[in-house]
Amino acid sequence: MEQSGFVFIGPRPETIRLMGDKVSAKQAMIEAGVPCVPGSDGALPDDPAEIVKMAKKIGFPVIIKAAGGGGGRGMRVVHTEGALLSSVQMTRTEAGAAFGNPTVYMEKYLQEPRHIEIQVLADEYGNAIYLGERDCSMQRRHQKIIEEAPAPGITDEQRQRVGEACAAACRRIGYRGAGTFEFLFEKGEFYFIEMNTRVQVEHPVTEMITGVDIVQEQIRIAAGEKLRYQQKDIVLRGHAMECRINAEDPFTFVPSPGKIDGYHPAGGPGIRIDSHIYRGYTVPSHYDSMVGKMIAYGDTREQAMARMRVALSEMVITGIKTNIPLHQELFMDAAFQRGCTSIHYLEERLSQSKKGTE
Ligand code: MV4
Repeated sequence: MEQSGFVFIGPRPETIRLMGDKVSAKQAMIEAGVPCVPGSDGALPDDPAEIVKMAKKIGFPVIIKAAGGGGGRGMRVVHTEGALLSSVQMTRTEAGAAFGNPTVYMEKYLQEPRHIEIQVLADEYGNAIYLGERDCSMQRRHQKIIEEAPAPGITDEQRQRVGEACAAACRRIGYRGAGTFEFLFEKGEFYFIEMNTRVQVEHPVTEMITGVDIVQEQIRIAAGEKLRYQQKDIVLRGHAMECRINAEDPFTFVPSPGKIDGYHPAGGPGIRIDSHIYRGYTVPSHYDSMVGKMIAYGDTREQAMARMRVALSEMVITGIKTNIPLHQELFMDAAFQRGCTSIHYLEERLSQSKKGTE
């Protein structure tokens, strides 16, 4: 504990200097040996001829991203040389207005990736470990709705290689605390895109398969304690999936705030519900619509899915709408059941079913 008794939880000033924007973060990761998407490896130059040359070398389609962006804001996919310079200019203008920083960079656009992220823990004494990966590909408009660990189809060798690179990067940049390295995963390769310097919503699936309480470790690290685990202590066991329960219409996604007049949470072996709600609670209209997380653990992915299906059917939340019916459909979806669906799967599925009703 620091002398003031105040425990600051968050990146230290050195980390903020190093990772303050996405261009700096990516440069730090390239230097640390973390695999990145091929691209401009730094801010785009002003010279139009150089920008064109760069895009041709990378190969179309490319994506222009704002250094200060995030959460899917400040990006533009460019398919042809003809559209390149105006797209760069538009992204620069928007980024300047939205983030106060007109810096943009270029990457090869990956067309069908999965979103896989690596959880890390690092203390202030140079110890850093990885807690495996999560697959967060099931998302709509950059809002994740289902996450799982481990990611289907990832081999122990792939996990070890990318995990070691992340832990090494933490040591190199002097990272402290819990953190997540976000990757796009396509054709067996990992490509770093961003780092999250905080505990994330989906951390429970990693807790379930590692037995590590990530929130407790984050607080211990912030209080100046030494990491209590070495990499050899981290053994992945079983499979965990998380459904984000949102107060919204399950198919139009219109928010559904209001008073919860009935609540019967699911339970039983392998089921964990993280939520603040209760009968009589009012979901406010001015905040995020997430009202809880349902996490299912099993020895296998199939068992976790079976337990999730039962838990979804048992869960009762009345008085507001929730997205539980959407989760029930997805857990019956053949492609999702097979695993390895891309970041575009849910939006494509939703637009298909919309067409079917027209
Ligand atoms: C990409 C990409 C394809 N190729 N970068 C979206 C938000 C930001 N975190 C990065 N994003 C993407 N970067 C390259 N080079 C596709 C996306 C992307 C995405 C990434 C993760 C999760 C959901 C996504 C949805 C749309 C696009």
